[in-house]
Amino acid sequence: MAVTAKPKLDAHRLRADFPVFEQLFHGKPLSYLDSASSAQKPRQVLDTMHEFYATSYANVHRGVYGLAERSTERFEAARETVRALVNAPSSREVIFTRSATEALNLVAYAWGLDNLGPGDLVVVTELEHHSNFVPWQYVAKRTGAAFRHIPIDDAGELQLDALDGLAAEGRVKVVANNLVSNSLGTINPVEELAAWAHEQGAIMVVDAAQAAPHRALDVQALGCDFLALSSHKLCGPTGAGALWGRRDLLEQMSPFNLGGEMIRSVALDRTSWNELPYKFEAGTPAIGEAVGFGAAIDYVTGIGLEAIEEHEHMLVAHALERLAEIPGLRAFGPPPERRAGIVSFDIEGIHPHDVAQVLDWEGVAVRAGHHCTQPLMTRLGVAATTRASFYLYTVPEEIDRLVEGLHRVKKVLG
Ligand code: C6P
Repeated sequence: MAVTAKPKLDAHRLRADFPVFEQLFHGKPLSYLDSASSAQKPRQVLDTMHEFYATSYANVHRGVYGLAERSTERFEAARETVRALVNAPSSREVIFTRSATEALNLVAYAWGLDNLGPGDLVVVTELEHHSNFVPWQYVAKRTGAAFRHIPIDDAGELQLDALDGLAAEGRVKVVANNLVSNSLGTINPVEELAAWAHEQGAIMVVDAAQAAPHRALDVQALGCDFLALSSHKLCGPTGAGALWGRRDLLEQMSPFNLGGEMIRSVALDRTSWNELPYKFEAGTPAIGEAVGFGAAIDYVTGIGLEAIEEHEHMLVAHALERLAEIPGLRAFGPPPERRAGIVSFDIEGIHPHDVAQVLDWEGVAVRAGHHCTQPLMTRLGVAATTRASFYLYTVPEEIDRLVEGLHRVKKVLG
C-alpha cells in the first residue's frame, strides 16, 4: 500500500524523544518491532523519574514532613492521571499494582475465591493471554467452578454464537477477556460481552494491557466491572500497573496481600482494613514507578490516543500488504480495521526463533514464541509465531526493513 494519507502523528519526529534509537545494533539502526512486549521510554518519562527521585522522593502516606507530603502528592497525582485515562468515576477505584498480571490475579483471588463455587461458570476466551487465563483456571479449580472458553474463528475473532450454549451450562459468574489480543491484535467486542455478562449476573473483567497504550479507554462506556493495565507497554517504567474496579465490588472484596498501608488497625486477635484504594496496596508501593507511569500517560495522551490508533492502522495495513509478497508466509488475525498494531505470522518450514535471529542481524527486533497464549497457538496449529508490533514511534520504513529482512531469512534458511 502506498502510504500517502497525511498523518496526524509524526512518528519520525517523535522518535527523537527516544534515546534508544540513537544506537546501532550489528552496525545498523534499530527497528524496534516488539512494542507489544514492552514499549520504549521517551526522555520526558526518564527525566520526570530522575527529577522525582532527585528532589521529591520519600515513602508515601507515612511521613508528616514536607518531603513525604510532596512525594505523596506526586504519587496521588499519578493515580488521578490513571483515573482520567480510563474515565473511572473515582480515583478511589484505582489501585496501583506491579503489573497487569498482578491486577488480574488480585481480582481472581480476592473476588473469585469468595464468590465462585460448584455450578458456577468462569468464561474466558481462546485468545486470552495467560495472565487472564491461568488465574481463572486456577481459581475455578480451587472453588469447584467450571472453566469454559469462547472459541475463535479462523480469522482470530471471537465466536459469540457460542454464548447461548455457555449460558445453558450453568450460572455464568465471570467473563474475562482482553480488549486487544497481544498475539493477533484482534480488537474484541468487550461492550457486547459485558452486556451479556451482566444479563447472566456475571462480572466482566477486561484485560486492557494491550489496549491502553493504543486506544482511548472508558470503563463506563465499556460497561465492565474490572479493568487491568500496565505502565511498561505505555512508554512507562516496569514494576507499575493498575486495576480499576467498581467501587461496590472492591468494598465487598477481601484483601489480596496483607501488611503495610492496607491495614487500619491491628490487635492481637483481629485486624481491620484500610479504606479504598489502600486496602489493596500492601507494603511500600512502587512510588517512583507510579510517578513515571503518570508521566508516560501524559506523554501518550499529549500525542493523542486517536492519532496513535490511526497511525497503527496505517502501519498494519502497510505491513499486511508488504508481508503478502513473502512466499510461504501466513499472517494470522483479522483485517487491519479490526486490529491494533500487531501482526503475527508463520513462514513455512522455518522456525520463528530462526526468523527472529536472522532479523536481529539486520537490526530488526521482533518477538518469536507463543507470546503467553498457548491455547491460541494450539488453535492456530502452530507452536509459535513471529510477531511484529508497532507503536507511536514506528515508521513505515521499519516495516520495509522487516520485509527486506524476511527476504534474507528465506535466502539463508528457506
Ligand atoms: N504481554 C507480550 O509480549 P504484564 O507483563 O503483567 O504487564 O502484562 C501481562 C499481559 C497481560 N495481558 C496481555 C494482553 C498482555 O499482552 C500482557 C503482556 C507481553 O505480549 C509479554 S508476554
